[in-house]
Amino acid sequence: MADNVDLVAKKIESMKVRGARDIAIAAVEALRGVVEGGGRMPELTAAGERLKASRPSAISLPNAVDYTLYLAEGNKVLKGDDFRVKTLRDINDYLRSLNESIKKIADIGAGIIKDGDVILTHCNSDTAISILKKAWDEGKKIRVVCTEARPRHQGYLTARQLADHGIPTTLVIDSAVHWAIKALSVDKVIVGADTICANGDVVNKVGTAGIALCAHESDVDFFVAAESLKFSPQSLMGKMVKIEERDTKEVTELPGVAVRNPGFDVTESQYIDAIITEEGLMPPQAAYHLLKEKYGWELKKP
Ligand code: RI2
Repeated sequence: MADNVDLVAKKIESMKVRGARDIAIAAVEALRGVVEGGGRMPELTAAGERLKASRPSAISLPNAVDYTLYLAEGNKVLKGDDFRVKTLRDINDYLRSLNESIKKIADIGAGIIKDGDVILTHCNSDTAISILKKAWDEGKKIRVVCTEARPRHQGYLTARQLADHGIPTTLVIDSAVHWAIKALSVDKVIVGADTICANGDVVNKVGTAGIALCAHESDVDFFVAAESLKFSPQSLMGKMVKIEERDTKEVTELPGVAVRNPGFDVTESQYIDAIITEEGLMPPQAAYHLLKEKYGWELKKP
């Protein structure tokens, strides 16, 4: 297997590359490297398996790998350099479409934000951040509340990125969310997603489900920002998704005490007001229809 594929898989495992979208893009780029190096289906399939095994809870990763293999498969009758040239073109088009998707989501998401809104976000989602920055760039004077996202503190990245963009940003510890929604007068919650199931349940950074419950209690709208890459034809319900448990040393070491460190949790569709996708704003219950129309239950060319 190409050294670079293994290197990228290790970076995803160790979270040097992280974020559901970024790991998918890194995997596609690694597969592109295999094609550039003259690899064909056997090499691509082996590389894809290695990459898919690197993180279990974000469906964006296997979806992106499978779709890249599907593109290559469509070219496998081509001989010699023709396979390489055509597959590279297809992969580059795919990467471009992923860039377009996040821009569309930013436009659609910014449309639901009002001037003066206070928005709470969790962890570090490029997709959610793109919406917040777009709303700010449109002149909406928003304020953002970020969580820390223990144990790895990805929320610090979000806070830095938003503050550097000029957006007034407040950081709270994860357990202050219930307080923050009330005391800081939060109007909306916008989070990213790692996987969206066919029934509209959302798998995202651990803590998301609790935030959704707090938002529900305070009648605050709860939005998920995710491109169709995150939709899982294989996962009917959130409880069927394998939740990644990470090294407990990320949390603490207390001799004689068992520590658990789930990376994600499942927010049930009933607590989600809408999912912001590149196809538009949709109720979570419509996930089934998007999957059926776009993929026909299989990963096919969008
Ligand atoms: P984008 C992250 O996972 C967070 O759960 C975040 O909400 C999600 O990916 C989506 O991020 P991790 O890699 O794809 O930090 O929107 O475990 O960037």
